[in-house]
Parts: sequence; C-alpha cells; structure tokens
Amino acid sequence: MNGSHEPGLHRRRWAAAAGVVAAGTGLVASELIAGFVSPSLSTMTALGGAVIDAVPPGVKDWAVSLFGTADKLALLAGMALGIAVFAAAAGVLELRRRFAGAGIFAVFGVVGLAAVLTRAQVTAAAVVLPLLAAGIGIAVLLKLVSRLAAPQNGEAGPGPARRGFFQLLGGTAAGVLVGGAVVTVWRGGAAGVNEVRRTLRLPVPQSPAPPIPAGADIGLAGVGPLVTPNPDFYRIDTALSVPVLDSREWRLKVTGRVEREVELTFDDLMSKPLIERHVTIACVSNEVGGDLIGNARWLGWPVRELLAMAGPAPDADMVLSRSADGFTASTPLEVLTDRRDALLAVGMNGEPLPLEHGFPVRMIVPGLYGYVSATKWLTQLKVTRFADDVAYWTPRGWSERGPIKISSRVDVPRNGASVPAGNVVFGGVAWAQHTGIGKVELRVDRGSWQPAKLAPGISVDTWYQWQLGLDLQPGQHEIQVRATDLKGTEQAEEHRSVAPDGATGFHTIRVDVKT
Ligand SMILES: Nc1nc2c(c(=O)[nH]1)N[C@H]1C(S)=C(S)[C@@H](COP(=O)(O)O)O[C@H]1N2
Ligand SMILES: [Mo]
Repeated sequence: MNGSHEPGLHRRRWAAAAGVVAAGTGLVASELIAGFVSPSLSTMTALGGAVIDAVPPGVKDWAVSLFGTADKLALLAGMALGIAVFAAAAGVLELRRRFAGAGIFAVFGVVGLAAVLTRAQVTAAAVVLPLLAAGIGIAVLLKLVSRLAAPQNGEAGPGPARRGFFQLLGGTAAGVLVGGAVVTVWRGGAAGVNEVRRTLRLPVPQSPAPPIPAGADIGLAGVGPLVTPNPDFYRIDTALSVPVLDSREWRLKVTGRVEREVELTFDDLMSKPLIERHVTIACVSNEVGGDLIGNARWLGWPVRELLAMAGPAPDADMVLSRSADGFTASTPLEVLTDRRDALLAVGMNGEPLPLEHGFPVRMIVPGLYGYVSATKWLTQLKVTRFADDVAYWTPRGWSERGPIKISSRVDVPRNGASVPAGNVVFGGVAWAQHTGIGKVELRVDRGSWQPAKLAPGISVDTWYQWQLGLDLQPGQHEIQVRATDLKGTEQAEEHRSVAPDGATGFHTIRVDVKT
C-alpha cells in the first residue's frame, strides 16, 4: 500500500522526460531538414528572430551587455530551456489524459508557424518545418506515453510494455543527442554565415539599374510580378543540402587557357565598380506555361572585366564555371565577353544573395538557361574549349549550349477557370532575353491572332507583361498566346518538351464562360 504513491510519482517523472525527448526529436529533425530545404530560415531561427523583434530595446541591451557576442547562443539556450519546461509538462499531462500533451505540442507548432510567418524571408519550405516538428514530436510523445501507461503485470517489476518504454526513451534520447550535436555544428555554421550575410552592406552600384518604365507593370492581379520577390523566386539545383559559404573565406579562381591566373576575394569583388541590372532567368526544365522563371535586380561585376584581367587564349571558346559543391556550367566565352551584362552577382533585389540562390557569389547571364550559365556558390572559372570540357548536365541528356527560347504565358484567368460572360481580361508575361519582345498575340479557339497590349519591358533582358480584353460567348473556349521578338522571330508552335534544350509550343488554357 505504501508503495502505490511512489510508482505514480516515478511515472510522472518519466512522462516529463518523455515529453522533453519527444520535443527534442521534433525540433532536431526539423532543424536537420532545414539544412536541406531552408538554411536561411529554420523554426528555431524564426523563433529567435521573433523574440529579438519582440523584446524591448532595454532588454536587448541588457542581454548584449550580459552575454556579449554569445547573446544569440544565450537566446537559443533560453528558448530550448523554455521549450523543455513546457514539453515536460506536456508529457505529464499526456500521461493523465490521452492527447492533452499532444495538444500542447500542437500549440508549439502553431507558435512556430506564427514566428516563421513574421519573417521577411518566409518560404513554403520554412512554413512546413514547424508543423513537421510538432507532428514528429506528437508521434513520439504518444508512442512513449502509451508504453509508459501500459498496465503492469503485478508487483514484480516492469512488464514488457514498460521495458519497451525505457528502450524507446533511451534510443530516442540518444538519437536526439547525436542529432542535436550535428545540428549544432552544421546549422551553427549556417547561423554564422546568415549573420555575416545579414550584416553585410552592399556597395552602391556605380551604374544603377535603369529605372522601371512607367506602365511596365500592368497592375493586373495574378500576373507574374514584374520583379519577383526573393522568397518567391524559383529554386533549382543539384545540391542535396544548400552549400553554406562564408564570404570572408570565399575565393574565385580564374584558371585554364589564360595569360595569367587570377584569384579574387569577396572584398576584391566588392571594391570593383559594380553595376545593377534587371535580368529574367529561366530554367531549361520550365515547361511551356511553367513557373521556373523569375525576374530580379542583380548587383554584380561584369564577368568580362574579370576575364580581361586573366586574358583568355585566342583558341578558348568556353568558360566552365564551377560551384563549391562541384556543379559545372559551360558558357560560351563570347557571351561572357560581348556587351551584354553577364554578372558575377552578389546582390539580388537589394540584398545579398540568399543562401539558396548562391551566396556569396553566382553568375547571371542574360539570354541563357540557368544550367549553362547561372552557377550559384561560384568558386572557379576555367577558360577552356567545348572540345575539351563538359559541364554537369551535358552527359545527362542536355544540350551543351542553352540559349533561352522565346516564350509567353497566360497567367489570368487560370487554366480551367469559370468566368462571367462579357469582356474577359487576359494577362500574362512574355520573354525573349537579350532580344526583347516586340509583339504578343492571343487567339481563341484557333481563330485569328489578335494583338495584346504589350507593356514596356524593363529591358530586353527581362520579361514583359501584356493584357488583352476579349468578348467571349458563353461556353468552353481555348485560348493560346504567341510572342514575337524584336527581330521578328515568332515563338515556335511545335509542342516540344524540355529536353534537350528547352520547351517550345504555345501556352494553351481553357476557360468556361458562364451564361
Ligand atoms: N551550384 C549550382 N548552381 C546552379 C545549379 C546547380 O545545380 N548548382 N542549377 C542551375 C540551374 S539548372 C538553374 S535553372 C539556376 C536556378 O537558379 P535559382 O535557384 O537561383 O533560381 O541555377 C543554376 N545554378
Ligand atoms: Mo535549370
């Protein structure tokens, strides 16, 4: 009789431990996954950022004076401690009532989600992470506590279910410790580089981006934005986890068929006369009508200036750019040395490149698909020949050269939309990088082509918005768009998929006009 209270207390302690281990599992797993999909914004960094924004300046100063440069570490430790206290309580509650502790974990998830949503760099991947953390935490908590709560076979020590509890708790706790160590070292590096990036001041461009012409933005909701915000910019790369490069240690080597090899530091690059240009980059894997395309204002130094320092040999015809993670792209030397603004880019829409988009330096070449030009996390330029070197995608079924094909897209109404009868306003974008768009036309049900109103482009290197109002009879209609570039070349009608050198065909949508 006198022992009956003791096991109850013990069980509560173990339930509290289960809560802490479950929360740790969710957090560590989500922080690990963040390294692959969202290195610049994880759940913990979002929470930390939200706390920093929320505390009054007085408290901030006090924290800095107390912890000095370890203030961020102190904040994270404080957050972990706070979470552990709630998680322990959640474990005890879960033991008392099934799903009560899980409810607290769900609240964790919502708080994490709210923190992520307050961050400027919020992305879809970042939004999923706190929910994932809560989900994993709940699953582990339910499993652990159900084993702990399982009925015991008499007074003769722990039964099989209870033994299962201790095994699972021990195993999971060990996993959390190992994972936590990995996360601390690995994500700690990302946190350091995020901090370097955050405090970096980009130079004022010696040649600023030409102003956006009046009327370039047609102001039609749903049309691809004239300038794509960084968090919405498509991301394509072969990197399993996003490379984290410290700009203070970054070097770019120019090698190969050159008169003299050149090595550049980030400070060297920042001290050059930088220029800023809007350029629309696109992925060769973008199907007609797809969204693997975006327009940004890039700040950088012309690649041709660097190549001029190195002095390419007369027989060279290609530059093989290489990234820190071994990706390579083959860009015709000629495209990097003609008058177009091929850049060693350090800035994207007024901020340092996001980690996902190549921090600290990437290439941006107007007129070429990303796979042959837009190397992120750039570390080397090898001046060579197409006959001597192949880039990453060339032996994998993609063309060694990849000029962007002229294309156009209907953004509104959406394919399959129901629209009221009468005048239906269509709108979208069209691009023919480095040539420019001269004309956009629509046709309904394969009728005659009708010219759309074409807004001015920011430059020939960017996409253009267009719109056209059409009076449509009730019923189903097929709408197609076709662009013509400023040299008079029409977008090809033949439907071809993306391999080996980019899709062709007209973007075709269907709308249902109501009576
Ligand atoms: N290091 C590296 N750079 C890369 C790639 C890559 O896989 N690794 N992919 C390229 C491809 S295919 C495209 S379309 C663009 C995409 O750039 P973004 O992710 O900034 O939109 O990056 C290019 N640069
Ligand atoms: Mo791409």
